[in-house]
Amino acid sequence: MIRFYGVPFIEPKDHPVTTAKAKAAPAAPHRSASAAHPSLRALERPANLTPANAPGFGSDVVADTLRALEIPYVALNPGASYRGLHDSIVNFLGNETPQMLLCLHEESAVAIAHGYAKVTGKAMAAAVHSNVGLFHATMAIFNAWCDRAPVVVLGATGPVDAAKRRPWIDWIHTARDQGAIVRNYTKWDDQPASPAAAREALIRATWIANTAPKGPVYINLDAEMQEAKLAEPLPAIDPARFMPQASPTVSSERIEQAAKMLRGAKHPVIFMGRVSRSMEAWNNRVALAEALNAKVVSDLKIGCGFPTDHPLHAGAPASNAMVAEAIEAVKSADVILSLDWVDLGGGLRPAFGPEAPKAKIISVSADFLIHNGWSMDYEMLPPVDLLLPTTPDEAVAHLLAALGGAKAPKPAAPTAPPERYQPSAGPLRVDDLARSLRAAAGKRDVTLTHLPLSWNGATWPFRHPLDYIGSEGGGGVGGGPGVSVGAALALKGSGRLAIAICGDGDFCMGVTAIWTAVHYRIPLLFVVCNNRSFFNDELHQERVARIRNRPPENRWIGQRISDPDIDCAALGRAQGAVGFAPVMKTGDLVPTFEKAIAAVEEGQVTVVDVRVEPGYSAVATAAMLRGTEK
Ligand SMILES: Cc1ncc(C[n+]2csc(CCOP(=O)(O)OP(=O)(O)O)c2C)c(N)n1
Ligand SMILES: [Mg+2]
Repeated sequence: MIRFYGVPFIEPKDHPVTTAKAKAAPAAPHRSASAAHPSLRALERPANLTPANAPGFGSDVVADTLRALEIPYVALNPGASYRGLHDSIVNFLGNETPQMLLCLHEESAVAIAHGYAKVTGKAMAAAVHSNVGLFHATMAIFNAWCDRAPVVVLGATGPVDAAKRRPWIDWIHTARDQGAIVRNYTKWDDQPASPAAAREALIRATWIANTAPKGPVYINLDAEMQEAKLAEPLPAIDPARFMPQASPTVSSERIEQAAKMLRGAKHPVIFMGRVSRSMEAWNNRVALAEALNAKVVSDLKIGCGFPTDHPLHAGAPASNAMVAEAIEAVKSADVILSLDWVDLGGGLRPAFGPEAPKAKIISVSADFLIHNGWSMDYEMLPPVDLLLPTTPDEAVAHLLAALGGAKAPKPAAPTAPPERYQPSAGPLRVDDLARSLRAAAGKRDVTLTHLPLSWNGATWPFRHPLDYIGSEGGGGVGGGPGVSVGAALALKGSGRLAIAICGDGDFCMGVTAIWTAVHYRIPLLFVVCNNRSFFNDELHQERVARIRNRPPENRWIGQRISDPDIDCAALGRAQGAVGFAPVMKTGDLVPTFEKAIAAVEEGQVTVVDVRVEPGYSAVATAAMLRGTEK
């Protein structure tokens, strides 16, 4: 056992995903054991360490606290502003709990932590250099904020004491109020002035980040505080006592009221919004929908919350849009139960336009607790007849109990086997990519860690809370690769196959996250939906040109990523991934995906560059242009 200050060393708990899955279903029989997936711990072990029982420096206290909080990893890009903390993690903790994950860009460091949280529901840390590193990280912090994903972001500054600064560099990298850069899209930030205050700040930050509504937090560590010798030992504390259970909760009266409204409903509809990845909560939601015989709608913006091929799921999920079946269900609803739908007001629009619906609306959401005056990600103010100010997991469990049993006989469970993919001789479309990938994956448990905007939700049903973990949250293109590496990190060794499907624009912006996956042996398949364009915006240019009676055929100018076309697999190969020759024909899809999946199961990171025809499905196009119609 490693001894360290105050708190005995704790091995990380059982793998969260494996544990959840073990309860839900036996592991897939064909999956090889972890021989091909070496422990991350074996990598980058420091040498010649002298065991230390107590922290000697301010940053040792910070590192010690990260361990006490069981933060498993710190994804980082290095910088002198936190060289003290860097030394403490390597030479005081031995680079274990937390272990460093080196990233080539701060945006991917935070995105990796975000992806990890999307799978586990828990925060890991990311560390970024003073102001400049934080500037790079902002896009990913905003994505995590909008996705309500917990991330502990560590930064640094100073020395705050001007007399201690090195000329030039320490001055340009010190700002009066660095936290202001991210304060508007983090739950909390602090700049502690002493090791004792830093310990308290880290405990508070982790507690706040992991408490619903979850989100990123920022702790700015003064360089001098990190590097100074510890004057005297800090009294030992038990962090658990400072992190009381603080999740939002709901009164039994409100649950009773909601149950009464739902019991009396003839055509209830459930909006399946931001819910957890817990299997138990998934089963509860299915039981609730079946008990109410309620139609369910869901959206590809967020992780799946309900089986999308269940007879009660209205049509296929789309991204920021509803298909006709879903709109019809919502139109005829008399009671709508919203389970923390991201944009409830906007979600009602496709069915009711700007009119307030006659249907009674029960909203389960505690999101209002973190709304601020800067970011409008709270969306439009929806009509709500009854608010259950708690998490969907909690509300659904209580509602089920209050409703006591099924109102309608259970509809048949979905039994449809995976479709067989028949390659056509025609152009290669996104649907070909989806159907052939599904055919190649066969019966494996797949987690789609990212999907492109052009995705057609009808091509891939979700039947488990980890089948799809949702978008990057804040609409920031470039998040796909990093979020996927973080999700794959959390899934490593779980038996699930991680597949990231990214647009070429998204892939190229975040591509250096691949190196981190390769370096730390995090198996993952990247499929690039390569239409050689920032195509979403071609559609916008076409729209504007049509409205102005100008030539729509010029929509491609300033949008196409061609001449030269980018060899996305080569971008992966350059970083040690297995890259395949670009797939141009439908007939090459399945064999290439089969080879790529086999390589991932050997522990590799692979990239398949699929040259798809530019084009979005009608639903995706409508969603994109919603609000711009004239
Ligand atoms: C950081 C950022 N820059 C620009 C945009 C505007 N934008 C939205 S979608 C999109 C195109 C993304 O291209 P790609 O990933 O290739 O997907 P495609 O539209 O081609 O399917 C762009 C540039 C954005 N949302 N985020
Ligand atoms: Mg594209």
